[in-house]
Amino acid sequence: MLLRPSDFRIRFHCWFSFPVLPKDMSRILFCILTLVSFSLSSLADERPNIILIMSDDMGYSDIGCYGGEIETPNLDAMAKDGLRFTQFYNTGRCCPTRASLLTGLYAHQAGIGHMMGDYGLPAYKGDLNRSCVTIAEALKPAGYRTYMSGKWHVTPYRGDKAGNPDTSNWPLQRGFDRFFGTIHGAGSFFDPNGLTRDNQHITPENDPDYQPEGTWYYTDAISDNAVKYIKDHAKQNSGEPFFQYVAYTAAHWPMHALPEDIAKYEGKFDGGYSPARQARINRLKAMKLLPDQWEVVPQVGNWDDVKLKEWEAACMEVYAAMVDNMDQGIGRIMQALKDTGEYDNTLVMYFQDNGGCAETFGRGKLVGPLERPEKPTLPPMGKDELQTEMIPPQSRDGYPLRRGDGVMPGPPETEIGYGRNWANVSNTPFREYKHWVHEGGIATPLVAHWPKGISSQGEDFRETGEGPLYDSPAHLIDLMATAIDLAKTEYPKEFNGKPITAVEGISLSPAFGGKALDRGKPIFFEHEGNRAVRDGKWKLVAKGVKSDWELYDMEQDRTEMNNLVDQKPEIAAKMAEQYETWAKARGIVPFGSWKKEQKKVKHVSAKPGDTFSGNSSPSVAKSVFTVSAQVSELPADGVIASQGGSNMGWALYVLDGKIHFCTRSGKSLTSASAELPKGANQDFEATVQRKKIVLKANGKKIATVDGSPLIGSHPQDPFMVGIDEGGLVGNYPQKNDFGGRVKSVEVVVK
Ligand SMILES: [Ca+2]
Ligand SMILES: [Ca+2]
Repeated sequence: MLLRPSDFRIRFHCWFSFPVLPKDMSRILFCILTLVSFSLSSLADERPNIILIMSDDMGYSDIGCYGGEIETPNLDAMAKDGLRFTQFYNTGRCCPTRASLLTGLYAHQAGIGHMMGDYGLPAYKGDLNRSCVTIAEALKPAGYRTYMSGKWHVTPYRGDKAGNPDTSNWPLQRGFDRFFGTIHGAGSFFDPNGLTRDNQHITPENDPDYQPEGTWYYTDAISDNAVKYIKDHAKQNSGEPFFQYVAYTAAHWPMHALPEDIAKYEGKFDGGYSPARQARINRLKAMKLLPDQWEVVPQVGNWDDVKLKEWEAACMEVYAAMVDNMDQGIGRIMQALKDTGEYDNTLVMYFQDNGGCAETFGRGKLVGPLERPEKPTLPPMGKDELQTEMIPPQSRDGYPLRRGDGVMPGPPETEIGYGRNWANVSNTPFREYKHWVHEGGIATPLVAHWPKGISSQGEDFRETGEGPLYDSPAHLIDLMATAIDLAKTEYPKEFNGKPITAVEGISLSPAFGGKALDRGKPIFFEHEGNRAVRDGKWKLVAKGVKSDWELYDMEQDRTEMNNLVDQKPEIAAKMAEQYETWAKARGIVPFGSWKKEQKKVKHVSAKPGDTFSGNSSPSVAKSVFTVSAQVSELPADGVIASQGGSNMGWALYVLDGKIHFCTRSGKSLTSASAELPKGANQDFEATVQRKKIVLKANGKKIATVDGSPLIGSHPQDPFMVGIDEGGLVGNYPQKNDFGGRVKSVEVVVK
């Protein structure tokens, strides 16, 4: 281990504390001091500081230096003076990405094979295990100071209003000297749940260490605390290197931003998806990030079909503002490095945790008022009142929660996501989104900046005039190996007496000198049954546990448009075998296979407003069953009762003066229909048999239909009375609330 400058300081102190020095002694001491100061400068720590900056839920082409229209001058400048990886990979989702980057392992090996749920298997505990070390734990014994600002999300957040949480797996217990941020993975940007300083939950209002002059905004808070750690380090620990992890939650939902940042993008997206996407394609091509031979994936959204255009455009304006604010903060971090003299010898790497997010968060049905009331309508929260909700029911100053189509995003009490169509723009030119391991889910920019350590030219760089591009595929697992390499230390075999899983990644040092990586093994992916293997130019990939493998040549077709699995069966078979071997050795099992055989729910009685989901909904899969409903205030349209959605389920409904009962199993829809009997009160009964459906009213048979009406598997959507929400079972409108009255509904499974 290297001698640290601080070791010398201790010895200086001893010498100077001699009370009296004879004359000869002072001459000798002068010589010694000269020698020591000479060796001090020659031994001054040459090892770089390392800062990893990660953003949340962003697409490959969002930032300026990867083709985006969002203004990111600070990241662009880092790219120009540093380098850009074209094929860096994350894991496709928040928790596994964080587990992997922190530990240098595949997420399953760190115990985070999915998210924060505990499924009983070692690879799926949902809590960072002790068979791994974090980069902070690995670098600390080598003399690095360690700081973190931002989102943790590798231990379950156990929200607690009393503020006495289980801190055993928080950053300070995993190698970090100081921490500011959130334990949970998502929340308000104006009042995040699980906000924490070191080991203490805090509120934006009661944190003595950070009270900004303007509005408290989480992205700014992450940047400002990161800056503070750099400046404090220069004051208190100068001469020692540091590792800092800055994990932004921008631009994850909810779309929250500051008005001044949103104003910059007002009107920028009024033209809709196509112009934004085409401009990105043009810039990606001009930047040499999109070769001509790649076929850009089709656009998902059709602007002509968008009813609330102003609202839809505003979602992207706020998203852009969130990214813009983050870039401003990264500018302040880079300035702090300059101000403290650490700019030249700090490796800063920026990347994203997963691709653009197509989740429907906060979209659809209106919750709360469409417009903000003139004044707060609820009591304000107290200064010390902790936020424990991911979706707070009100803002701290008392405005009620508002979400759903048409609620303009941005303010603290709104909870909106930007939706699938914009996510498709974010992920230009790639397929799929966050969750999947096609390129749209796992491809991220990686901008590396290190004046002292990155060459301006290298044999495997592609020159662009705006900073070199670097094409070797690399992955989050490589960040630990890189940190170990640069810190000139060893990856531990044991830590706190426990054996540590061998690191999976390789050092990225060759990249900084412009040399290709020699990995000698493939890179693997698994999330929610989505699987992939990247080996050289080949990528084998599949969606979900049951679907077939697809094979792509990433040099010719990184947009994954031409599946070569039938043309190259030997390559596909070999890679599939590599996947199985890899997965087995790491305790990875087919997603969801841990679910135990559920107890059958054979009888459910329900009233209006009742919802029975998951294991509490009737076990109608592959079973004969009867639905009976007592209805009054007829005639009226709408769904009397439903269970399931567009893939599996059943529904009893009135449409166009007829009573219908249908079952759906995959593509097969079986419907029994009859004229609605006269009379305001009716007792309906539908029986699903193996080969037919029988529909009765008041005990009298009114319709029979032959077919195969059994439902193939348990429906995902709940059993609901008076409505069908989410996916629709039958052919009726999305707005289908029953206009009459449902007294009761009973489902009996045979
Ligand atoms: Ca994420
Ligand atoms: Ca449904």
